[in-house]
Amino acid sequence: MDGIMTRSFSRRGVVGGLAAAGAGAALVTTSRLGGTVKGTTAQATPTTGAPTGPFTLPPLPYDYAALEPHIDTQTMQIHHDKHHQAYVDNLNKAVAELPDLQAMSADELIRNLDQVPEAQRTAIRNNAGGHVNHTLFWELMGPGGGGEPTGPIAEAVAASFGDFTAFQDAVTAAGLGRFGSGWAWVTLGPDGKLAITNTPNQDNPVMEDGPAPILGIDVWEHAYYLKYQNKRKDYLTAWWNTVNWQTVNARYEQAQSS
Ligand code: MN3
Repeated sequence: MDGIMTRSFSRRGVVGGLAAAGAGAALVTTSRLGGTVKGTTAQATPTTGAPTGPFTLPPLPYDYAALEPHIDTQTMQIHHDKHHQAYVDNLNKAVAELPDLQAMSADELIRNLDQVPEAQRTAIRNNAGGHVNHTLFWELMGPGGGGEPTGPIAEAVAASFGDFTAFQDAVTAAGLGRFGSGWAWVTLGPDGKLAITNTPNQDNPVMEDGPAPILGIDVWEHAYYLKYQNKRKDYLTAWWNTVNWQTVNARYEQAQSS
C-alpha cells in the first residue's frame, strides 16, 4: 500500500512541475506512469491520465458470479469494475488540486460538502457519493443471502412494519418511486423506528445531515438493465435474494449506538 501513496505523491509532484514545462513533456510522463500503474496494480484500471489516489476501488468481497441468478455475472463485472471504478477515478480527479480534501475519507467528504470549494462540489457530491454508496452496496449483498431477516433487524422490521412483506413492499415502493437514477434507503429514524426514503443520483441521506443508511438498493438502470431491462420492480423483488442480513444487523446496531 505504500506503493500507491508514493506513486500518487510523486505523480502529483511531477504533474505540478510539468504544468510549466509544457504539454509535450506531460504526455510522455503520463504514458510512463501508466506503465508503472499497470505493472503494480492488480485490479485497478484507472482512466487514462487519472490520478491513482488517494481513493481506491475496494475489491468485490465475493465472486462476480456469486449472486447468480438474481444479479448476473456481467452486470456485477461492469457495475464494480467500470461504474464504481469511474466514481473512484473521478473523485481522485476532483480532489487532485485539493490536499485538504485528499486527507478526508469519502464518508467525511459527503458529510461535509459545505467545506468543498464550489467549483468541485458537484463532482465530489456525485463521485464521493458513488464511491461510498457502492462500497456499502457490495457489502449488503452476498452469496447465500436472502430469506427472512434474522437477529435484531427482524425485531425492528416487525416493530416498524408489522411483517417482512410490508417492509419489502415499502422499500420496493421507494425504489419505484424514484424517477430516473437513485437509491432506496432504510435508516433508523429519530423515533427509533425504521424509516424508508429514496434519493436521486448518488446522494446519500448523510449529505442532508440524515442518519447513515442501514440498507440501500441501487436503482440506477446500470444495476439491472442487462437482466431485467425496464422491469425495475422485478429487479427489486429479486434483490432480496442477495441481501446479507449480517451486514444489515451490524449497521442497525451501529445506528442504534450512534
Ligand atoms: Mn450503481
